[in-house]
Amino acid sequence: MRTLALAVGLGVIVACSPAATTTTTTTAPAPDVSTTSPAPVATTSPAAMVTPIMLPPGVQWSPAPASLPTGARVAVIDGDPSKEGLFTMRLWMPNDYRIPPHTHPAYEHITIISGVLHLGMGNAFTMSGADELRQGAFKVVAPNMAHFVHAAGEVVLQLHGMGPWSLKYVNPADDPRTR
Ligand SMILES: [Cu+2]
Repeated sequence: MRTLALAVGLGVIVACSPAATTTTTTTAPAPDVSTTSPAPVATTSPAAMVTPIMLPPGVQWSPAPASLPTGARVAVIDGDPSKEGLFTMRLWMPNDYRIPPHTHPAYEHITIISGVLHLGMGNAFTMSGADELRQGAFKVVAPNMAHFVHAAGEVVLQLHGMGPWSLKYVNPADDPRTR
C-alpha cells in the first residue's frame, strides 16, 4: 500500500499546489478509466491504512457496527451518526466485502477515497448494472432507495449525511443483528 499512499499523497500535493491553478494553458487528457485495470488485491491490514492522508490525527479505525457484515472498519471523522445533524465517517472494506441490499432514512453521500467499489441499485444483489466507482468518485443515494455494494479489492470510502443514521436491510435475513 505504500505505493498507493504515495500516489494519494502526491495527488494531494498537486491539488494543493498554487501552480496547479496557474498552468492551465495545456490540458492533459483525462485518464481512460475504461482500460485501467483494477488495483491489485492487497492484504494490507486496516492499521497499515491509517495514515495522515486517510484519517485526521487522533481518529482511529474501529470494527464496523453490528448493522454491517463483519470485516469492515469505520472511523467517524466529524459529528455523531447516532445524533441529529451532519456527520462524516470513513469505511474500510476488505477485498470482496459486500453489503446486501439496504436503505437509509436520509441521503447517503459516498466519496471513494481509494479502491474500486461496485454500487448497485435495487432489491437484488447483482453486479449487472452496478456502477464501478473509483478513487474520487462521488455518488448520492436517495432516502429509502435500496442499494448494495461490493468491494473489488480494498476500499476506503467516505460517507456523509444527516443523522440519526440507520441501516435497514431489504431482506431481514441479511441483517447481521438478527443472527
Ligand atoms: Cu448504504
